[in-house]
This record gives sequence, C-alpha cells and structure tokens, in this order.
Amino acid sequence: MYIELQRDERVALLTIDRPEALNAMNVEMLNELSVAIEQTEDDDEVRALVITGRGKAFIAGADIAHMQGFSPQQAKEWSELGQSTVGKIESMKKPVIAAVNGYALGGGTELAMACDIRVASDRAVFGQPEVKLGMIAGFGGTQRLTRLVGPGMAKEMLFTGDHYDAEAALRMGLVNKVVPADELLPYCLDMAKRIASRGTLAVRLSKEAVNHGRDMDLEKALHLEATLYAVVFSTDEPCEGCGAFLEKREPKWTSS
Ligand code: DAK
Repeated sequence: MYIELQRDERVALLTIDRPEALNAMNVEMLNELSVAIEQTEDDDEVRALVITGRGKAFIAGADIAHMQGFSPQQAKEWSELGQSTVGKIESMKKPVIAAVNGYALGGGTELAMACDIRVASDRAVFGQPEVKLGMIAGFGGTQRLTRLVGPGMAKEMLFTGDHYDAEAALRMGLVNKVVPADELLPYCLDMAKRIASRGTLAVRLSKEAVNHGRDMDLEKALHLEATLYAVVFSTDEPCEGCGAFLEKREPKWTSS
C-alpha cells in the first residue's frame, strides 16, 4: 500500500507512503491515490482534505526506473492515468490543501499545483526537472505552473530543471505560506478544520467559481458568480449563517 488515508472528524489526511523511493509515483500508487480521492469525495462526513508525504519528500516525481523502459502504449496509458488522477484532485468538490513537507519535484510539484492551497515546510524543494531526463512535464506542469507563477518564471523552471527552495516558491506565488517543518501538519490541519466549519455549499461553490471562472472573460465569470450566489440562496445555508451571527452562536450547516 502506498497511500494512507485517515479521518479526524470532518478533515481527511492522505499520506503518500513510499519513503524509501522519496514517494516517487508508480502505477500502483496512482491507482490507490485515485481510489482514495473517490472515497474522500463520496464520504459525506469529510469537508476538507490535506495531502502530504511520508519522510523527507512530498513526491520526488514520477518513478524514473518505471518510465525508462516504456513502450509508446505504456507511455500513453501512464499519461492518461496520471492526468486523470491529478484532474480528480483538481475537480474535487471538496477543498484540498497540499502540505508540502519536502522534495516536490516533477510530478510532485504538478500534483501540489492541482491542489487548491499549497503550504510549504521550510525544508520543501520544488522543481520541474523533466528536461534533465529528456522529457517535458506531463501532469499539467506546463499549464498550471504558467497560470500560477506567470510565463517567465514557469519557463525558467521548465527550461533549467533547477531546484527552488520554499522561500523562492513563496516569492513566485507557487505556495501560500512557508512554516517550520514541525508546524506544517498542525498548520494545515487547523486550516482544513476552519474551512470545514464554514458553510459547506458556500465553500464548494467558491471553489467552483474560481476554477470555472478563471478561464472565462470577466463578464461571463461575473455572471457565473451571480448564478452560484443564487444557488446558495436556494438552500437554508445563508439564513442559518446570518441567523447564527445575529444570535451570537455557531452555525449548524445541514448540507453535506
Ligand atoms: N524515481 C525513482 N526513484 C527515486 C526518485 C524518482 N523520481 N527520486 C528518488 N528516488 C530514489 C533514489 O533512487 C534512491 O533510491 P536507492 O538508491 O536508495 O534505492 C532513493 O529514492 C533516495 O534518493 P537519493 O539517494 O537520490 O536522495 P538524495 O537526498 O541524495 O536526493 C533528490 C534527493 C530528490 C534530489 C534526488 O533523489 C533526485 O534528484 N531524484 C529525482 C527527481 C526527479 O528527477 N524527479 C522528476 C521525475 S520526472 C508524464 C507525466 C508526468 C511525468 C512524466 C510523464 N506523462 C503524462 C507522460 C513526470 C515526470 C517526472 O516527475
């Protein structure tokens, strides 16, 4: 087993668990990851997910030994599996926080970028070293990196294959925050708990508005926002949220 999935009340913690190979991704891991994502999405108790890695790496990329002998057909299947797994993370209705504890290289940086929020330990290292292996980023790196950090910085990372420490990642907007290594998981789990305590549908539709609106022109994106705003008001969440504020109590959300 390469994936460990735990749940503490409304927050799920998914740990990539192949420390002897710095959590390098192979087919079995991606299949297990895909199943774990589906389970988390289907679990009505879970409101937020944190993804981290065991040991000194988040994910040191795709398993290089595994890729070396690919036939074209195997490369295609690998590509489809990888893209669909990363896509599942990005399109989850529930918010996902990447707790980047160490090396996040190649597919590791790409998987982190598919998460909604990235928090880095001060020991984290990012990079897209595929060019050193004679290949290009293939789990969405050329596209998500460009959207997150801009084309200039994305091209530097993709062309050089260099490593970037957590502070550099923070400066370029690749991560939201850097925290000391021993504070990483408590910080991310606390953030996940705060998100889990907010209006369930409100959080979900905020994610949908950002994810679907970012590639629209502003007029269409604002129309989407207004439509989703109306959707929230078709439920009792705004009434409960406003009522709780006025009555000085904690809200009780009913939607899952
Ligand atoms: N694959 C396989 N094994 C790996 C690995 C990897 N990516 N990274 C590390 N390991 C293994 C090492 O081989 C070593 O194994 P043993 O020798 O102990 O058996 C063990 O993990 C510990 O690694 P090191 O001894 O190297 O540890 P160091 O602390 O000295 O160095 C390092 C850490 C992260 C700097 C170094 O291990 C390293 O450079 N690793 C390779 C990183 C890398 O190049 N990653 C990118 C892989 S390319 C695609 C989609 C996506 C992709 C491709 C195609 N399609 C859609 C088609 C993605 C590609 C990639 O991610």
